[in-house]
Amino acid sequence: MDLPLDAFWMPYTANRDFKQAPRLVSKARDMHYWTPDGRQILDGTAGLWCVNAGHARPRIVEAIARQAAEMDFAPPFQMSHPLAFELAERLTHIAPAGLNRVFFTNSGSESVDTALKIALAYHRLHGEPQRTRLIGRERGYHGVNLGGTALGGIGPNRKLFGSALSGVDHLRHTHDPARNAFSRGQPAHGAELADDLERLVALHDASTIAAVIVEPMAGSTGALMPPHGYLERLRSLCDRHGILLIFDEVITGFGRLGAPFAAQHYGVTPDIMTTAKGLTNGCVPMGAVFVRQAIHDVFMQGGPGIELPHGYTYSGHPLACAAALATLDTYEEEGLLTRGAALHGKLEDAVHSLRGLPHIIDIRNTGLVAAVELAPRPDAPAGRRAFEVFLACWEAGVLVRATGDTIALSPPLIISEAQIDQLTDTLRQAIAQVA
Ligand code: PXG
Repeated sequence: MDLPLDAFWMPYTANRDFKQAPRLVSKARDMHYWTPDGRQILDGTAGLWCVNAGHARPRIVEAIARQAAEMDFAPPFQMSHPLAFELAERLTHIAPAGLNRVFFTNSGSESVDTALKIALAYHRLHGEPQRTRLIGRERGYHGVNLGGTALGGIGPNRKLFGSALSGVDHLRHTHDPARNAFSRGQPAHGAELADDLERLVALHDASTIAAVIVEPMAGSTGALMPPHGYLERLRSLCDRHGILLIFDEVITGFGRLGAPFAAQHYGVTPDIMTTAKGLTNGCVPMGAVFVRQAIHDVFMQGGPGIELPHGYTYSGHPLACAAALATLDTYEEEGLLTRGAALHGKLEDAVHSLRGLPHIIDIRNTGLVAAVELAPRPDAPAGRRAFEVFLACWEAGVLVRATGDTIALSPPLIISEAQIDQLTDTLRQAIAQVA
């Protein structure tokens, strides 16, 4: 193909390497991508953790086409359109109990910064304006806007951008292969790491802390499952200190762990929950922030006028709403938001059968997420071995995700058992082949 490659500055990509050897896809259906030259690729990553119902599902495609023809755009400020209300209401039916007010954004990053702003504004309206400090966690990923960059806990994502936000601190991460390697589901050790919040409370005083944001399962840094009891402990410490707990469910939302949301899977409910990705099956960019009614109501008790001076031109975009409603129909009709629970054992056995292959130092899984962590090559940049495994899988017709030294699997929730075997068999061969 004779594509002009220079002008497009690609996101989160080694542009110079990529442009030497581009990897392109140009068609997708159900569990597969196709390259421009017609090679079929099994999608082991649901695009980028987002195409939960599989690709190009007719119902969703038709809903988007119909809506584009009917009404392409509606102004979202001081006006709206029926689908936005319908969608917000539908979402409350699957949301964790109590999280029944929904603010629309266009991405996970925007959901995160929206949630942080709601937390700050809430405390101010609620008579505690000094609560401005925000706490993230090491190895967390909360997108790329300034709030998410500051709260994120991945060094290389932060270092080019100065302090991004001031008044931010981080809990320790929970990844502990020395005690928890090869855990199935939640690891046994590490609930006490939630007590790190007490250390930050002692340092900064609880009265200065607005919110803690964590991914219930940390996706981007290699699928780190929360230790047994950890989220419960974090919840109770936040309650004790009047700190809002935000779950970033951009990856875990919409069925990834075998329940609609990780909050339900783990039985711990946050005060605010950020989502995106699977909300529209990845078809149209959209995010949603779910907020406890009591928090929302504090805004509604203020003076007249605009309660929250925040929102995006494309908040609740008609095409996104149409896509999301058709996505929810598809999830519901096919039982996809709980299918991960049924397939959990199959994926678990398949992925743990790789144990013993060279360089594998940990395997972990929950629902339709699995991760295989490789020892880094001592003489190469971090993540090199995993990237080579990714390339070998790609050549063998399977898409996996390399993140640091970990290979992450997060297939569409429609995957068959035979396709789970194909995924893990290809990974087995790739790991064996990459020295
Ligand atoms: N929060 C979480 C937990 C995420 O995983 C975002 C926020 C940001 O969403 P947007 O839509 O702004 O990208 C994400 C995004 C990976 C990977 O390799 C994951 C994401 C993005 C890029 C790569 O795991 N998740």
